[in-house]
Amino acid sequence: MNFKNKDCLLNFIGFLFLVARCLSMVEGEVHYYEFVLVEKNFTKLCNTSSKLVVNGNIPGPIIQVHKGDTIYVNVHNKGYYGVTIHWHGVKQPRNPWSDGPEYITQSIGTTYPFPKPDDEDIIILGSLYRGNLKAEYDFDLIHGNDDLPHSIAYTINGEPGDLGACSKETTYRWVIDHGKTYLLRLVNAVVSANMFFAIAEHNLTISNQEAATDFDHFNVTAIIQYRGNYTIPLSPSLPSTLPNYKDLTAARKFYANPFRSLASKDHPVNVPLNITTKMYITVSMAKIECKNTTCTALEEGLILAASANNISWNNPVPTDVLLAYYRNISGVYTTDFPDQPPYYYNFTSYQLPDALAIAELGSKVKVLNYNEAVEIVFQGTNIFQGSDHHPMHLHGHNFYVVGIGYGNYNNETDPKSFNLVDPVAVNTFVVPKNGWLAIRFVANNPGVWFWHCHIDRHMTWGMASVFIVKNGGTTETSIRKPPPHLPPCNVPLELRVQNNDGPDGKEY
Ligand SMILES: *[C@@H]1O[C@H](CO)[C@@H](O)[C@H](O)[C@H]1NC(C)=O
Ligand SMILES: *[C@@H]1O[C@H](CO)[C@@H](O)[C@H](O)[C@H]1NC(C)=O
Ligand SMILES: *[C@@H]1O[C@H](CO)[C@@H](O)[C@H](O)[C@H]1NC(C)=O
Ligand SMILES: *[C@@H]1O[C@H](CO)[C@@H](O)[C@H](O)[C@H]1NC(C)=O
Ligand SMILES: *[C@@H]1O[C@H](CO)[C@@H](O)[C@H](O)[C@H]1NC(C)=O
Ligand SMILES: *[C@@H]1O[C@H](CO)[C@@H](O)[C@H](O)[C@H]1NC(C)=O
Ligand SMILES: *[C@@H]1O[C@H](CO)[C@@H](O)[C@H](O)[C@H]1NC(C)=O
Ligand SMILES: *[C@@H]1O[C@H](CO)[C@@H](O)[C@H](O)[C@H]1NC(C)=O
Ligand SMILES: *[C@@H]1O[C@H](CO)[C@@H](O)[C@H](O)[C@H]1NC(C)=O
Ligand SMILES: *[C@@H]1O[C@H](CO)[C@@H](O)[C@H](O)[C@H]1NC(C)=O
Ligand SMILES: *[C@@H]1O[C@H](CO)[C@@H](O)[C@H](O)[C@H]1NC(C)=O
Ligand SMILES: [Cu+2]
Repeated sequence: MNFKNKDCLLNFIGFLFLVARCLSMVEGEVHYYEFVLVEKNFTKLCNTSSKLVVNGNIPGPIIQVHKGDTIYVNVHNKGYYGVTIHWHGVKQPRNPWSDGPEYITQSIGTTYPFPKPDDEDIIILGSLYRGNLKAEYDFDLIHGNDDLPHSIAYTINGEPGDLGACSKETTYRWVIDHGKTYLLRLVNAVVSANMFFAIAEHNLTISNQEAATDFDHFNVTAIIQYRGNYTIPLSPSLPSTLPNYKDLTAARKFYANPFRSLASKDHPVNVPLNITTKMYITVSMAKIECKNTTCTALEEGLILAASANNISWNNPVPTDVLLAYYRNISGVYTTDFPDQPPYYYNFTSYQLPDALAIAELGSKVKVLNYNEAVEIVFQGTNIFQGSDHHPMHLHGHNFYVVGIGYGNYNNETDPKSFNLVDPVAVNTFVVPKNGWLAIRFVANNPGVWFWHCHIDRHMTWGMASVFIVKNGGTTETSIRKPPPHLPPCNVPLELRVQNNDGPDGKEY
C-alpha cells in the first residue's frame, strides 16, 4: 500500500477504522451500497402488476456523495432477466470495462455557479406500463412491429398523481417553506417522450403528425405544499402555462434557446476550437432486410429500423466490441463508420421517397486518436415522416452543445452562429425534430464508447454506433486492464427471447 500521508501509515498499524478516515482525507469518503434488483408487485391506477425495482422502491435509491468520494455498489440481480447497468454523469476514465451497454462493453461541484439554494429535491419523470414490458418489447422487436408497447401513464417520483384513478392518496408531495429558494433536479426517465414541466403559479428558471398521435396522453401531477397553518385545498391548482402535447412551436421555442452555461472563472468552459475530426451524421428511421424472423411490419422481407449515416447498428457476434478491440479479435466489427451520409438529399423534406429508407446493417465503428478534437453535427431526417426528437447520448465523455437548429444544417452559414463561449457541457442532448445538433468534445478517454439515441426503441432499432478512442502512448492515457471475471457477451437475440420466458414458464 502506498499512502500519501505518513500519519495514515501509523494509524494503519493500530486502528483500521482510522486508516479509512485518513484515506478519506486523501481520496474523499468511501460509501457502500447494496442494490437488490427484484420483481415486486405494485398497485398503480387501480391495477396490480409486477415491476423490476431496486431495493423494493420506485424510484430507486438516491446515491448522495461528494466529488472525490469512492462508491462501491454491489448489485444482486434477483429478477427474471439479465441486466446491465450504465451510470450517467459518472466519468469512467480509461475504464470502459464497467460502462454497461450489452454487446459494446458490458460530475458534482463544491460550489454552485449561483446562490446556494435553501434546499433541493429530485424529480424523476417516468412511465408506467401494464404487463410484462420486457417480454412484449422482445416480441415486437423480433417480429419487426413498429408499434411498440405504450405506457398507460407518466409518473412523478413513481406516482401518476391526482388525475389518475386510485392515485390521489399517493400523489408525490413536496413540503416547502414560503420565501425560500429551491433547486429541482429533473430527470426525464420517460421511455420515449419529451415532457413539458411546470409548477402552478410559479416561474421556473432553467440554468442550463398523424402517425404520432397514438402516444400516452396522460397528465402527471405532483404537489408542492407550503408549510404553515392554513387550509390545504382539496384539489390543487394546475399550471395554466403548460403547452399542449403537440405544441411544436412551444418545443421549438425551447430548443431555439442558445443553452448557455453559467461559465465563470470558477466554472470554466474549454470548447475545442481546433477541430481535427468533423462528422456529419444523419439520424433516421429506416428499413432493413429481415434476415431471420417472421416480419410483419412493412412489406415482405423488410422490417422497421433506425440508422446513423445509413448504417443500422447490428450487435456484433460472437463477442462485444471492447473485448474484440482489446484482444485484437478480427471479424467482430469494422472501422469504416462514415464521416458523412453516403447521399445528400433534402433530409427534412415533408415528402421523401421510401426508397431512401433502406439502410445497411453493420457493426461499423469510428476510431479516434487520443486527444482528437471532434465536432459532430447530427442531422435528423424525415424518412417515413418519422422525424422525432432524438436525445443523443455519448458514453465516456461530456460534450459541448455548440449549435442547434431547424431544417438542414448548412455547413457554411450555421457554424458562424456556434456558441464557443459558454455552451453547456452534457452527455445527452436532443436533435430537434426536423433539425440538427452540433456538438464538440475532446476524445481524451481511451476505450470503447457507445453512442446512441436515448429513445430506447430507436437505439434497439440501430440508431447507434461506437467510438474507439485509441491509447495516448503513456499508462495514464491508456485503457485500463479488464477486471477479473469479466462476463462474456455472446448470446444472440433469438436465444435471449427464448430464455426470457416469464416466471410462469410461458412464452410471450
Ligand atoms: C403479483 O400479483 C400477481 C397477481 O396479482 C400474483 O400472481 C403474483 O404472484 C404476485 N407476484 C409477486 C412477486 O408477489
Ligand atoms: C386494469 O387492467 C385491466 C387488464 O389489463 C384493464 O382491462 C383495466 O382497464 C385496468 N383498469 C384500470 C382502471 O386501468
Ligand atoms: C412570472 O413571470 C411573469 C412574466 O415575467 C410575471 O408577470 C409574473 O408576475 C411572474 N410570476 C411569479 C409568481 O413570479
Ligand atoms: C392534459 O392537459 C391538457 C392541457 O391542460 C389538456 O388539454 C388535456 O385535455 C389533458 N389531458 C387529459 C387526458 O386529461
Ligand atoms: C391555526 O390557525 C387557526 C386560525 O387562525 C388557529 O385557531 C389555530 O390555533 C392555529 N393553529 C396552530 C397550530 O397554530
Ligand atoms: C490544430 O491541430 C493540428 C493537429 O493537431 C495541428 O497540426 C495544428 O497546428 C493546430 N492548429 C492550431 C491553430 O492550433
Ligand atoms: C436464425 O435463427 C436461428 C434460430 O433462432 C439461429 O440458430 C440462427 O443463428 C439465426 N441466423 C441468423 C443469421 O441470425
Ligand atoms: C492485430 O491484428 C492485426 C490483423 O489481424 C495485425 O495486423 C496487428 O498487428 C495486430 N495487432 C496487435 C497489437 O496484435
Ligand atoms: C426541403 O424541404 C422543406 C420541407 O418540405 C422545404 O421547406 C425546403 O424548401 C426544402 N429545401 C430545398 C432546398 O428544397
Ligand atoms: C443505404 O445503404 C443501402 C444498402 O447499402 C443502399 O441500398 C442505399 O442506397 C443507401 N441509402 C442512401 C440514402 O445512401
Ligand atoms: C457541405 O455540404 C455540402 C452539401 O450541402 C456537401 O456537398 C459538402 O461536402 C459539405 N462540405 C463539407 C466540408 O462537409
Ligand atoms: Cu431517437
